[in-house]
Amino acid sequence: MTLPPRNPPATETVWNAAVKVLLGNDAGDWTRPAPQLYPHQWSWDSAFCAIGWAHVDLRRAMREQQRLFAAQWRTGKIPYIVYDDTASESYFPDSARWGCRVSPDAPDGPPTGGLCQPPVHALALSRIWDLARPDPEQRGAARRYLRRIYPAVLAWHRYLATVRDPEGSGLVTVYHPWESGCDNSPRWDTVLNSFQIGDLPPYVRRDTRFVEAAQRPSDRDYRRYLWLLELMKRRHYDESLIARHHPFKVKDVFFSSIFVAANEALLELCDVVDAPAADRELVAGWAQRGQAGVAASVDPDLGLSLDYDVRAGAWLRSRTFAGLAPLIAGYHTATLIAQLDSAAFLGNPGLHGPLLASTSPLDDAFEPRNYWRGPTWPVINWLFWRALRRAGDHGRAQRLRAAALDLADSDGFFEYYDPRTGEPLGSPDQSWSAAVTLDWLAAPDA
Ligand code: 2M8
Repeated sequence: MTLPPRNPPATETVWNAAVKVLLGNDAGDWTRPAPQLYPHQWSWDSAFCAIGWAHVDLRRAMREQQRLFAAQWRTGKIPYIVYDDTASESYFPDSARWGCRVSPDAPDGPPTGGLCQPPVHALALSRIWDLARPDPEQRGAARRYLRRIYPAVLAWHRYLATVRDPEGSGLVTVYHPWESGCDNSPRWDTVLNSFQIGDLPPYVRRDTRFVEAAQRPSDRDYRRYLWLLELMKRRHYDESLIARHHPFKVKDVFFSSIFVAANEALLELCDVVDAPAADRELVAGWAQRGQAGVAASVDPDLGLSLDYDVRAGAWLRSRTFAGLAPLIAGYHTATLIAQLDSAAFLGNPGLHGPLLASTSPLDDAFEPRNYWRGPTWPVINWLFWRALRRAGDHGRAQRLRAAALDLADSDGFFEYYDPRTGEPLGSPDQSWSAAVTLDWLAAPDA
C-alpha cells in the first residue's frame, strides 16, 4: 500500500525520493540506517523506519521491529545493534569486538551489541496503530501484531524502569555515549574526561572511510568509547556489576523524556491489546515517575534540563537540544518555550532555518559540522515537532515541519546538516531522515 502525499503536487517529489531511500536500504524485514556507513540494524533507527514504512506499506512496517525484538536480552534489554554478519567488514565495532555471548543474558540468534538506545519503539507502534485503525482489515492485522509484540515491549520498559533506574528516580541511567544516541555531544565531555583509559586491543575505524573525519567523533573519543566497551565485556555485561563500578553512569534526560512519551504510548496500546489492569497501573506509574524525574532536572538558572553524573553526584551543565527534552515528556512550560524561541535555539539569527541544532549556537562547544556537536538532525526535530503538536502548539510545530521539509526538498535525506547553511553532512540516504519526512508529509497540517 502506498498512500499518496496529502499535500500534492509540491511534495510529491520529496515523497517519492523518501520512499526510494527506504526501498534502497531495505534488508528484507529490517532497514539499514544508511547504505554504507551503517550496514546493521540499529534499535532506534529501526523504530523510526517503522514509522516511515507505515506510510508506504503497513505490513512491512509491522515486520520492521520484529528482528530487533527477537534479539531482546533475557534482562529485557533491546540491543542497540543487531548485526548482519555478512557485513562484518564494513563497520567497527563488529559483533566479535562486543563478544556478547560471554553474558548468560545475551539472546541466541544474530549477534548483538551490548548496549541499548532511546526507547522510541512504542511511539512507532502507536503510529502504526493510528494509520491502521481506519481500515477494518488493517486494524485486525495491526491488533494481532500488537498483541504479539506487546509482552516484549512491556519487558523492555520494565528493564528501563528497574535495572536502569535502581534509585527509582524517574531518570534512566546510560553507560555509554552510544546509548544516548547522541554519541559525541558535549553533554558527555566532562564524564569522558573524568577517567583514565587502559590498553586497548588493536582496531581500525571504518566510519571515516565513508564520512570525512571532521564530521565524525575524534580518535580520542573513539578510544574512550572502546574502553567503556572493554570494561563492560570484562564484567560479562552483568548490569549489577556495571552499575557499581562503571566510570560512565549518567542519568540521561533526553532518553528519560522519550521513555515518558513511550510509556504514554504504551498505555494507549494497553487498551488496544486488552492488557490486564495491573499492566496499565505499572506503565502509568513509570510515566508519572518519569515526568517527575524529568521536571526535577530543570536547572532554574539555565532554564534547561540537565543530565546527571551519578558517579560524581553532579549535574552536567551544557546547552544542547537535550535541555529542552522535558517538552518531549509533556512539559510545555513558559520557561522551556522561552528557551526554545530564544537566540540559544530557534531564534538564533545565524540559522539557515528555524530547526533545532544539536548544540546551541551560543554554546562554546558548538561545532556546526561535527556530528552531534552542532549539526541539525531531522529525527530530533521530529521528536520536538511531535511534542509541540501534542501540546496543541500548532504554530511552532508547523514552523518546524515546514523548515524540515524545505531542507529535505533542497538537499535530500542526509544524516545531518550544517545549521547555518543547510549544507548536507554525514551519510547520504539516511533511512530515518527519509522516514520522518514521510510522516511530516502525511501530517494533515502541523
Ligand atoms: C550513530 O551511532 C553509531 C554508534 O551507535 C556510530 O556513529 O557508529 C548515532 O547517530 C546513533 O544515534 C544512530 O543510531 C547510529 C545509526 O544511525 O549512528
